[in-house]
Amino acid sequence: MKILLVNPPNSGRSIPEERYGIDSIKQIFRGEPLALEVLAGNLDGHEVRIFDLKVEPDGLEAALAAFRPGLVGVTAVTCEANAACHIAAVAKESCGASVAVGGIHASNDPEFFNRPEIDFVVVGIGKASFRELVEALARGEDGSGLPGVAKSSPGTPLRYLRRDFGPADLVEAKPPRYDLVATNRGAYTLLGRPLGFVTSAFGCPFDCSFCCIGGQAGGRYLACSIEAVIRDIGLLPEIPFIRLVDANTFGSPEHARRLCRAIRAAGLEKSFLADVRSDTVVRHPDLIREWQEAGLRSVVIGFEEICDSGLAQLNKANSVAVNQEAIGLLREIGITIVGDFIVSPDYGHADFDRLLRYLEANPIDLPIFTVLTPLPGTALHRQQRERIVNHDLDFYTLANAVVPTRLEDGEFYRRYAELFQLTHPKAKI
Ligand code: B12
Ligand code: SF4
Repeated sequence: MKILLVNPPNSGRSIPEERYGIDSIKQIFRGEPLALEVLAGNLDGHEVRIFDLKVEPDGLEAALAAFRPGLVGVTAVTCEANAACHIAAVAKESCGASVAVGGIHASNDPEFFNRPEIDFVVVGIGKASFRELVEALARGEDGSGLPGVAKSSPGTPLRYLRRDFGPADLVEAKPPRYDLVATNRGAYTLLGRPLGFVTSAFGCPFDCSFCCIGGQAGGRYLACSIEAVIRDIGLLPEIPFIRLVDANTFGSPEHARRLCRAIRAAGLEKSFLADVRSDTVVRHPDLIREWQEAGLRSVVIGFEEICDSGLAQLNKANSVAVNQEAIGLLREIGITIVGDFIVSPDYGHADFDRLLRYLEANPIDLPIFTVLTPLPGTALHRQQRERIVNHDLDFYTLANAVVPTRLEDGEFYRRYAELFQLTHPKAKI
């Protein structure tokens, strides 16, 4: 079967830019479409191509006309969901292909994609279920009845069998097809440096109310085998800088320790960026030291809030004291900190001032500020459903308020933009 896997273009709209001319927040995001490389890895026996609209935003029609796939697979985060529907419509119209959508939005809000231009919605880790779908379609079946795959039924609610995700869903014997995006490599950089993506785990054992990661592995945390991670890093020999794209790389400290030792034993001389919780740093500083020796250069930490009641409201299961201790430890060990902070639309001037004072007292190499966003499918969305005034998913970039702001709108975005201006030194990740 001919299968075209499509990465949507850089998507999303910006209220601060459109209403107030504040263009300093909107960013261009690039990195390899690892989800699609992973899916392609398990489609041997079929002719598979990846088309990355973030690299070639205007090339879809030509790619469809040249390849004429029987199946098109599209990945999408929430702010790309409308773009995914557009891609689906173009694919249907130009070559009558069947269309499957998967990824983080499909996994959390599958019903959104229950529309005529889409045939299948794949929920959660898709490596095994997409293969099952492709095999079924290749046999001439209609693709219904597969666990984790919903056949669309516009007009009536989606019905599908839940998939109980386990290690078999990782299909570890089949590595990602990094080769399918080889010609785009020059575009996959971070701060000008070539960057490669590798997974070492799926899902997360925590349950923060704003977070959509639970949908990825049905609430489970599945660590990849050490051999598979080492193999995948080795498949990127020219790339010095590896981002471990797991939501919580050190979610199993024991696994993280074995991986670190295996990286050193394999003599892999890479720099790593990983997402880590602050309580893991505080409980296991020796693990972070060991990883630093294996090449860990930077960590992304979701500090989120600067008071304990705020952390509790987000169900973060962490404290400000632990966050502060982690900052101290990481500085001592010599690891760059990229820190995520969540700005609530309920912020008043005093809250913005407090956050700025916190960052003065606890310097973080690269603070990132997102606006608290009730992403469909999350606990926060269930809590705030009635408050939402903007339902257009183009605005769900985590840089727009989709519930009313307490400050006057323009003032909120002016103060939000100021956070970046006042705190962004020339960071090196
Ligand atoms: C790498 C990454 C990126 C890369 C993506 C590279 C690309 N595709 O071009 C870049 C840097 C471009 C990026 C951008 C953004 N990102 Co981002 N990103 C990630 C990150 C860290 C890893 C994603 C990944 O590669 N995972 C590994 C792969 C293998 O797993 P996967 O994506 O889940 O895919 C599996 C399944 O979902 C499924 N699947 C996925 N797609 C498909 C498609 C089909 C057809 C099928 C069958 C199955 C399937 O099968 C895959 C293999 O098992 C995640 C956090 C995380 N740990 O998941 C955030 C994350 C996905 N990003 C997020 C966000 C918000 C963004 C941005 C809006 C920026 C921002 N504010 O952070 C932009 C959006 C881009 C835009 N403006 O259009 C959020 C999404 C929240 C949401 N619900 O929308 C996440 C979850 C982080 C978070 N803060 O919570 N991102
Ligand atoms: S925010 Fe981080 S720790 Fe919380 S559930 Fe999501 S990935 Fe896990």
